[in-house]
Formats: sequence, structure tokens, C-alpha cells
Amino acid sequence: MNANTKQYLKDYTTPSHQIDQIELEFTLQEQQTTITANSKVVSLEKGGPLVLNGQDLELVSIAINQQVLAVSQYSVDDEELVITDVPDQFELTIVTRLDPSKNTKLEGLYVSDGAFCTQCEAQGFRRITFYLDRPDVMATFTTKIVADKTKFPYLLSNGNKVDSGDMPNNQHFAVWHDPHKKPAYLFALVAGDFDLLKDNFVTRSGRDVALEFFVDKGNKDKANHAMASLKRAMTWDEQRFNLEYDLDIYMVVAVDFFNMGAMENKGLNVFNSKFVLADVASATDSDFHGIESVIGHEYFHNWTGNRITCRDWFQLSLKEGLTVFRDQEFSADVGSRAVNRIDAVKVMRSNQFAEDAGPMSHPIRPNEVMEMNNFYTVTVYNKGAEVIRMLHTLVGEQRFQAGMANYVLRFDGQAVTCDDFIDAMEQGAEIDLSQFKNWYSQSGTPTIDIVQQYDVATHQLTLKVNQLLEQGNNEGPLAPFHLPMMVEVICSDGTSLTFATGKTSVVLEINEMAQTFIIDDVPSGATAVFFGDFSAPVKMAYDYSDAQLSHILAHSNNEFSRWDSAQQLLTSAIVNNIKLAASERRIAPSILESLQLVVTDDSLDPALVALMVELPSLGTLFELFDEVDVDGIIGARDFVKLTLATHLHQALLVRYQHCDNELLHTDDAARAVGLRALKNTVLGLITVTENSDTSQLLVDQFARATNMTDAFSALSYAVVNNALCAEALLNDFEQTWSDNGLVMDKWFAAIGASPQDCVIEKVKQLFNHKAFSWQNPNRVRSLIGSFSGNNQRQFHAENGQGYVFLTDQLIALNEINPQIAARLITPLMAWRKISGPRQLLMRDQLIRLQKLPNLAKDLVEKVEMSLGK
Ligand code: 7MF
Ligand code: ZN
Repeated sequence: MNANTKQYLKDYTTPSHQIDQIELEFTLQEQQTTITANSKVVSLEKGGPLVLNGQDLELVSIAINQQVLAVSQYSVDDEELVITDVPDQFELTIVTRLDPSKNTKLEGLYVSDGAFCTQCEAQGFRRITFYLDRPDVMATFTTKIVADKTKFPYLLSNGNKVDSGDMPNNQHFAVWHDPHKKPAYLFALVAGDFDLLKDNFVTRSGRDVALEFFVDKGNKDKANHAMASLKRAMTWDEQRFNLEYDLDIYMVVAVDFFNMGAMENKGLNVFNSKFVLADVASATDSDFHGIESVIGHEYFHNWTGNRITCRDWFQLSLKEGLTVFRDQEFSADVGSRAVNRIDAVKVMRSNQFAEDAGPMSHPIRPNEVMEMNNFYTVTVYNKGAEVIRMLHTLVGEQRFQAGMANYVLRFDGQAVTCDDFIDAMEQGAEIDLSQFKNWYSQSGTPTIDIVQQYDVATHQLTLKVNQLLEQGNNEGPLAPFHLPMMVEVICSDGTSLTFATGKTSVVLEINEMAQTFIIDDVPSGATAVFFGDFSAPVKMAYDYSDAQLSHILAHSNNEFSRWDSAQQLLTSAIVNNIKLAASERRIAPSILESLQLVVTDDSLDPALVALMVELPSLGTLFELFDEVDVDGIIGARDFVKLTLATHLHQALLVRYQHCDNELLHTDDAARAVGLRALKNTVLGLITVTENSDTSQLLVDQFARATNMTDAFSALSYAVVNNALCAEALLNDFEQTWSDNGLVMDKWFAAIGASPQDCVIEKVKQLFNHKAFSWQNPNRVRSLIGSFSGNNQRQFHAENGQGYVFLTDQLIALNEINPQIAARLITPLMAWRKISGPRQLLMRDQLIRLQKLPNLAKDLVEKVEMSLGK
């Protein structure tokens, strides 16, 4: 029924049966695990057949009310088990068998470095037993685990441990009971030998919660940052969202083999070890930040996802958009709001805008899906979070929280839809959201076109605003979006206009295709700044002059707008040089002066300065064009970077030294992170010129580094800037870290991003490196993903060898782990936008994939979408 066909949101029907309770028993053996599932099933429709999902399972037996069924009473295929005749209410007992050691897809039950673990979102539970594997079927789970006591001293599942004990033949068992009803995708089981880091948290209402982190032996000290992050997240959710934890225990297990970042299974999160383990020697500042945000994200799911879950997978953004919004706010409240906002906007502009303009374009609530795993996208997650953020901007914190409280009150314990969320917000925050709902049903990035008219006599600034919407994948006529536009007006003397609210910004509500706004009391010569804080996920069509951008950069009250104007100055410098021959390329001196002022400004947060002088990524630049001139854009960007580095050389060296000196003295950890960010961004610019001086700078920083941030920055700039010392540093790093997979990921990624023509040969050699494994998604993503996603120069090599290379690896991964293959195919899917002969070279590789006989559904869907049918 499901093989390579699409499912549609409009076809949703309620489940035919409900399962209120399930008792599971696992007898764990690496090569042969037996699972008995005992469910209490109630028919909701009376009479119909029971259709259960199941994949790659060996069915041992089925019984209804203890009566074993004859083979004539049911049928099984690749996807489903159908029992034609069932009573209205009954006990269903299914025994299945599987081989977890052969599960390289890492969905369902598998073995990671000798430990059993599970991943059930979205549809992994059906690889454990036959079940109604859909999120609107919610049951209480009781799980008994039996395993060898020596190899698997810890036996874990959701909820509370209610029984445990020894058994014959060195076996032991544990029984877990989760009192909260949940869909199967939140089920988890872990069995293995770990080091255990324990702590506790007392909730606001006085509940004592045991906090337990299970990590590979010898790594206990590396879990301290994750533990501290969890406690911060728990406190923050109580204070900002009034939400408390609801069980007596919260467990986190770190595993090396994991397809994604982490998973919010009730009471038993499973994490990619990359998002738990860190110490200063082996992890960068950005790794530490990533851990805090992913720990927060999974914890926040306990309410937005687990207590209130999704009715069906088309509603994924209900939990993911909202939870990303929550984790972003957490990071902003405990760290720098501006820096976190800028990081989120960079993801939107470089990745989400690209997705929304390409063949995979879909609304944050998709209408059709072939493989659900393909819809865990930047659109559902990050644009979904922007949509929630717009609500917050429109109504303010207080009314937003009233809406949230109403959502929790109305829907706790239920599986609901995005419309349910909007209804709860509408009611609780007292706002009409009928038009806002278009954000859930229409795809594509709107362009907001702004025309200004200033009346010298009345001092009125008139804004004529138009929404330009692209048809894209949408069906039928497009309706205007409802969105907030934040506006700041900066006068010629550099002061910002204060509005009636007492603030220096105002939020205008756009909700028509064409609209006019008037701002009063604007002095002549003022500059209006639109979409401060990226108040809506849109592109803006308004051409600021370089002089206006420099004025905004120097004077805006909004740190985001200052960063944005710096990026626009750099972008215009690059764009103006794309079509020019190398000898004709120029940059306006005023741009260089503006950036010089930024580099030398000691009053700005160093973390912000770092972001301001960083050139827009190639991904962001590609996104500005319908037809991408790869060589032109890379050439122009290189030119601007080199010119900047040359003109600012002295200032950059001075700033590098100042940062380094301050780092020796400061004991402000947050400031130190910013100083390192600036120091290393500056290092990247200085070392664009390869000579013995810049090489020495890299060698010295690498040798003196007391942390991974400085060591890895030196290493990666040595590689991307082709420094003389690159080989030596790579060898040194490899010697030091060859036993640490997570650190070797950095090394693999650095090599994958190398601009050298021989990079493909080098990457191929690394497939045989002892630290590399095709089964480990982190390794594969580091080496192959950094080449295809981060090395535009070599991926887009003119002869097409980058495309062929990626496709070769996708063919290999199709057999091992199609979910990872489907994530890595993204850069190839952009073929239509790439100009010149490259376009057909890329398409040829997609066609090659399409012809593969056993192409997994994950890849079938993406190849079909990008080639068109
Ligand atoms: C922060 O969403 C933001 C996004 C699904 C797996 C984690 O909690 C999750 C899981 C994917 C992609 C991104 C994230 C996750 C998944 C993620 C993690 C941390 N429910 Br797929
Ligand atoms: Zn999530």
C-alpha cells in the first residue's frame, strides 16, 4: 500500500482502532532479539479489519485473546499486517524477531558500539513490532527488558523503573512503566554498559527529579556541560513558560551511531554523542553552544511534542517549529540575543530560502509526503520557528504566553493539529489569525517590495508596500500573508526616532497584497530600516545606497540591523564584481572604510564584530540569483575577501593581538567566547594571503592553543587558505586525536573542504582511514557532507567530477543508510539554478541515480522531485 506512493494531508482519517495499553517484552541478543507485544485494542469503527504497520520483521506468532491465529486468518507483506476479522475489544499478542546487529539504517532497534538503542521517530517503531504506528494512537507503555548482565548492566526505557532482578544464565531484567500516554514514536529502549553521571533538580513545586547521563566508559567528565545545560533549561522553562517537568527521572544516553542530533523520547532522551560530550581540549565554543541548545530543544519537547503531540506527521511543525522557537529563546535569554538571532537568520537565508526556491519547496505543513524522514527540513523546523516568532512579535510576550497557556490547558494529553495551535493562540492572545494561517498552507519566500515617498512640508514618510508571491509548488491562487514589519528611522545625525511607545522601533502589520503606511514627524534626510531583527521570513526588495548602509551600520540602535547592513555592504561589493574580468574588479573605498571602523570599534561586542566582518557564505550568495554563475560568484567573493584582508591588514593584526591579550586576563567566560570568535575570524582574513608570515601565525596559534576552538580554527584556515603549514598541522592533529571519533570528524571536515584540485583523491583515501566508518553518520557527514555542502569550489569542478563523486557515495549509502543518503543529496538537487554546462552534468547524475534498481524511497522521492516527472 505504501511502497513509493505519496500520502496526502487531505486524506487523513481517524484511526480504526485505539490501543490504550501495551506491554512489551524484549529478550535482547545482538543477532536475534525477540519481542513480545501485548496490546489492549479497542475498535472505534466496529467490524473493519485491523491493519498494522511493520517493516523488516520476522513474524513468529499472533494471538487474539490468547488464541493463536492460523496463517489463513491474516496476511503480511513488506509494509503491513492485516487481520481481517477481529472482535470489538481484545488482547493482541504479537511475537517478532529481528537482528539488531544488521540494522545499519539506525531506525528501530540497533546496536551502537555494543549497546542496544532505539530510534522510533518518525516510523521506526514498526521495525520493532507490528503496531498502529501513527502519532494519534496513544498508549501507556510497560516495557520488560531481559539481557546478559555482564554485557548490559543498564537496562533502560521510558518512565519509572518498577521492577528488576536477576535471572538464570547470567541474565537479568528490568521493568519500566511510563504513566503518560504516548505515541509509539516516543518509545525508547537502551541496554548497555556506560559511565553514569548523576545529579538532581528540584522543580518549582518541589518535585525532586533524578538527572542521569549515560555515556561511553571514560567520558563522564565530558558530560558536565550537558548536565549544567539541562538544569538551566529546566529552570528557564519554569520561569519563561511556566512549564515544569512531570516525572521523577530524566535520563539522557549518548550514542556514537545516530542519524540525527537527538531524540526527545519520554524520560529517556537518546543523543548523538556529539551533542553531549565536550571538554575544552576536544570541543569548540560552537560545540559547547550546540550542546546547550540541543539539550534545551529535547527537554522543551517534553511539553511541546510529548504532553501535546502531533495528530499526524503533516503537523510536524506543530512540535518542531514551536520547540525550535523555544530553544532559540532559551539560547537568547542565557546568552547573547543578537548573536543567536544572527545565527538563526543565517540558516534561514542560506538554507531555508534555498529549499523554498528549489524542487523540495513545501509549506511548513506539507500537503504530500512519500518518505516522512525527508520532511525533517529547515522549512518545517526553522521557518516553522520564524512563523511562531512572528506571532510573538505581533502580540508581545505577555499575550503570547497567554496563548501558550491556553494551548496547554486545552490540548494537554492530546494529539493535535497546527490549526488547533492557532485556534488556542487566537483565543488566548486575543488576535485574529485567520489570514496568518496562510503561512501554514503556502510555500515559498515572499518578497516585500517597498517604495518610499517623503513629504518635506508635512514631514511624513509614506511607505508603499507590496507582497510579491511566487507560484512555486503551490496550487491555486495565492493569498497575502499576515506579517510584522519592524521599522526603525535613523536621522541624519545618527539618532533614532522615538515612537509613541517610547521605543526606537515600530511594528507595522502587513496583511494585504498592496498597502500604504505613513510615519509622522520624520526629519528630512532620515533613513528607514526595514525588517529589524528579521521580523518576518521574507526577502526585501529595497535598494539602500552604500551611504545609507554605512549610516545604518554606524548608528542603528538594533544590533541585528547593524550586522545586516554590514552584510549588505559586503554583498553589494561582491555582486557588483561578478560579471567583471579579474583585472577590472573594484571595491568602493567607502565600504572598506566602514568595515575598518567595525574592526577597530572596541565598544561593540567582539562576537558581533566577528559576525560583521565575515563574508556572506556562497550559499547565501547563490540564493540571490535565479541563475547561478558559480565561477563569477566564487571569483568575486575571493576578490572582495582578498581586498578586505589587504586593506585592513594592519587593523586586523592589531585586533588579533588585542583579542589575544585580553583573553589572557579575562575571567568572563561569555566574553572570552566572543573574543575567540573575533580573533579567529580575523585570523581567517589575515591568512587569506599565503606567505611565510601568515603560515607562521597559524603554526604559532596551533602550537600555543589551550583549547579546541583556537587549535581547530588554525587548522581549518590553514587548509582552506592553502597555507604552507597545512600538511604539517593536519598530521599533528591526526596524531593527537586519532582515537577520538568526534574530533576526527573535524579533521575529516577540514580535508573535505580543501580547495585543492586533488581533494577528491584525498577524500577517497580517507575512506580507508581507521577512524572512518560508513556505518557512522557523523563520519559520513563530516567527510562527504563537508565536500558536497561546504566546498562549492571543488564540488562544482568544471569537469563534473564532484557530482560524479557525490553520486558514487550516494549509491553506496543507499544500501547502508538511505536517510543519510537523502540528506546528502541536497546540493545536487539545485541543478536547475546552476548556469552553463554544469546544469546538465548535475542532471546526468540524478538520472543515473533514478535508474538504480533498488533506490530507497528516501532517494526516489528527492530524485523525482528534482527531475520532475
Ligand atoms: C535542535 O527534533 C533542533 C533540531 C527529530 C530529529 C531533533 O528533537 C528532534 C527530533 C532532526 C533534525 C533536527 C533536530 C532533530 C531531528 C533538531 C535537534 C536539535 N524530534 Br531529523
Ligand atoms: Zn525537535
